[in-house]
Amino acid sequence: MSMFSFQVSLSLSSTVLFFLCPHSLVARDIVFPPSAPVQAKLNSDHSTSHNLNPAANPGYYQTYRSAVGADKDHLLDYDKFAGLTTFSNLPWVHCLSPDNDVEKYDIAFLGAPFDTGTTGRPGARFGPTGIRLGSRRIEAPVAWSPYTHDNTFLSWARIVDCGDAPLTFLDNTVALQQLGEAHKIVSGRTANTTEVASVPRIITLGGDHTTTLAALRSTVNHWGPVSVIHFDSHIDTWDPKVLGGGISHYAGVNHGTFLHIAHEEGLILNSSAHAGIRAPTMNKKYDWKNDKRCGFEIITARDIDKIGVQGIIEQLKIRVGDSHVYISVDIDVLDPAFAPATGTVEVGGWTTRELLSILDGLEGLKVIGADVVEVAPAYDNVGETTVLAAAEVAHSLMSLMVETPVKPLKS
Ligand SMILES: [Mn+2]
Repeated sequence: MSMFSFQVSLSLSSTVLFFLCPHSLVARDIVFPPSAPVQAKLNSDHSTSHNLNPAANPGYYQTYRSAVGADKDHLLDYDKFAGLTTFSNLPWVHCLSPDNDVEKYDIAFLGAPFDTGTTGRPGARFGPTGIRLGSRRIEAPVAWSPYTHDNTFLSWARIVDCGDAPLTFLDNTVALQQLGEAHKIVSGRTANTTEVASVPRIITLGGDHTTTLAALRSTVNHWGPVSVIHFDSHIDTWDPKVLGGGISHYAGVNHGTFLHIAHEEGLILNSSAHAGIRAPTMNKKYDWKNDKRCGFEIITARDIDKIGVQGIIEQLKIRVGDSHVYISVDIDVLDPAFAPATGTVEVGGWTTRELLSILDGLEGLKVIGADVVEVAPAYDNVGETTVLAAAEVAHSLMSLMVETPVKPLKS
């Protein structure tokens, strides 16, 4: 197109547009934003239909309301894409403060930015940040489940995000001590709703899987040894002699041996289970025998083809029975189609829907702690497939805790 014809067509189309559009529809004449009064009405509708008025949920609303415009009919109350990013837009509490006077909570999200215990692709130290970003459309006041018609954010429990534990990235031993200490402080405070549950419970956002060891070392203080339901493509009970320990004692503590070490330390019960296993072992017999010795029963990834989601739920429930349960979800339990952003990827895994259905099906178990680990956002795609899945997994874990308050052995 020559410059001349370009100018002609431009001027023609402007002329056509001018005659086709009534003057009132020209963009600059629209009073913007027309949605302000509508939005205010929506807010008040939510308040009445779901009993979300500030009086009914003072803690929640005080946290969310902005001081700016507080007197202007909720104009700047909050928005899920505004402010600093916490898990599901939950209030941030400085749980690790040296002060005793910390806002109370019942369930706490705690990030564990650690990935120097990994044997595959590193990057899970950015997992907590990634999972929080993946959760930003989970909005507590409007998180009503289409399956249960329940909103577990609006329950007896005050749920908060404690931010991340400060962990050195230069010394695994020190980092795990730091994480253990952080867990003890966060779970050592008096809960908010003591008439329901006296000890706060933690959901850790990993971090590579070694971080679960620090969590289990902490939970034993309140709950004693627990059954572990371990969603993973790998067994993670490798004897340090087989994985890493041949290099040094230090190297033997890693994301493939932490369950073996947890067993040695007496942190877990012989009623534990793996779910979603499909990665090869390092030898023909020893790893399987050792796995059983560590207290685990195995549900493989392909078992879902034989017994279905319901069969897996039933098997897990029978396995752990009435015991206290720690649920650890390695995001690599999912097929890489659903979770590419992880360190040690194994094909042939479950779908996100299958995993969420299994997790939600575990309702009624006495879940005393949980985590989502091995999320390494650098390998995610532009659609954020992995972090979105991890966020929903964490949401399901939280709901299990809310649904079943648990009494500790000692508080
Ligand atoms: Mn793992």
